[in-house]
Amino acid sequence: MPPLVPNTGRSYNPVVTLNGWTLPWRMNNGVKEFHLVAEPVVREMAPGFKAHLWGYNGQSPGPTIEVVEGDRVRIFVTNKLPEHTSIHWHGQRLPSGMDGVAGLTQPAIQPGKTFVYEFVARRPGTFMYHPHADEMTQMAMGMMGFWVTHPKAKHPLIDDVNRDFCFLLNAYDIDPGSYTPKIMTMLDFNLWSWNSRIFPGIDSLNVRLNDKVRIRIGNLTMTNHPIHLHGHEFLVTGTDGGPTPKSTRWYEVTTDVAVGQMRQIEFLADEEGDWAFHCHKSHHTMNAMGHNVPTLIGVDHRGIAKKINSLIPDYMVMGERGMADMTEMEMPIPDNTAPMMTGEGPFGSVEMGGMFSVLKVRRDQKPGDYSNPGWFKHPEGTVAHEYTGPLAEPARFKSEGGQSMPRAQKPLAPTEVKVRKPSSGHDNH
Ligand SMILES: [Cu+2]
Repeated sequence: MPPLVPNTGRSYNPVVTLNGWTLPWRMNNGVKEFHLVAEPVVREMAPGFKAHLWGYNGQSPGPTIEVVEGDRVRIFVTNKLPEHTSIHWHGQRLPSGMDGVAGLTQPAIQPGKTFVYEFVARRPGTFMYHPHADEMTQMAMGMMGFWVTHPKAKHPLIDDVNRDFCFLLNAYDIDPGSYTPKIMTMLDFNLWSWNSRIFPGIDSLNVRLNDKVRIRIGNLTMTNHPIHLHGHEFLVTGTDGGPTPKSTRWYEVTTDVAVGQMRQIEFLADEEGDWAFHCHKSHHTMNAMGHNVPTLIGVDHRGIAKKINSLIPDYMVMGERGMADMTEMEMPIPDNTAPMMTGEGPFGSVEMGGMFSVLKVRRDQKPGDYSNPGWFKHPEGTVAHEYTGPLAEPARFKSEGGQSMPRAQKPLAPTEVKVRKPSSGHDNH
């Protein structure tokens, strides 16, 4: 959705939430009022793959809340879930009783009830919101949202930017062919998402050449994500605690966003093209996959595959030449399952999934136009291509040996192994 330009309250430069939206408000005697509804939602995580999640106001994650430093904010929270909930305003300065920790600072909000939170957005920066009641279940089901507090005046540590994007890192464990996340999973998730969307279902970040760009990222998964941008260097200009002092900033192309953290990165988009933007953990740029699969590179199993095929016609050998055959066209998958690695680019399959998108830098992108400009038209002679001309013998590493701990001079005595075959039945070990 294009940015929500404020038409009441104090003005600010709005953010764009990837595959999301900003929650409208109403002004009531100088108080900015929002209404969040916690409820079950259906999220299309990628084209053709729907997940049954919990979220706010029809979506997971919930809508982004945008306010201005110094705003008095009142948020009504209605619970339409089958169990109680609460909302914690992650990172905010507020009265203890507004912090949203069920049992500790307030009673939980029972199904069907509405609670109200009220506080002043005291410091500018990047924040999140999420339940603090049956947290494990409710966050595994997708309950979370983004919050941006804009500075009320020119701030010495907050630069003006042309485009300001935000998204949450989240993760789900949904078995191929099913709809509802497994909430007991602790680490081995199979869907690594940005705003509950997975590549190729994640919006591209479309900017104009020489735009100053800010991207705000919050991590509500259970592991860290080294977020990597191609073609540009960025500065980390803000963390959970607000804008970083300028003397602490250095250029990077990857920044780690740990669990529960927020990071703001900023850069000048001064290189035209289609630039990959993704988590650098290679398993996080894959979709639904099993993790207990042996490596079969180099194994010839044509014979066995033929035999299995007579029993299971859809059976396909995985990975004897690597995993690139696992693209959507080659292997049948259950209904309502995202292909493991996919995304059709101008030169073929991108072979990615999960936490992957594209920064599109274009000379002719109009200011304020966030629409997708299509694929980059590369200038003549600037694309890697097949070479068929003559080549000299390439240099290769040849010497053998060279180790810090040389082998023993005489061979070691052979190791004796005793194998005992378990007898049938009973509890032999
Ligand atoms: Cu990651």
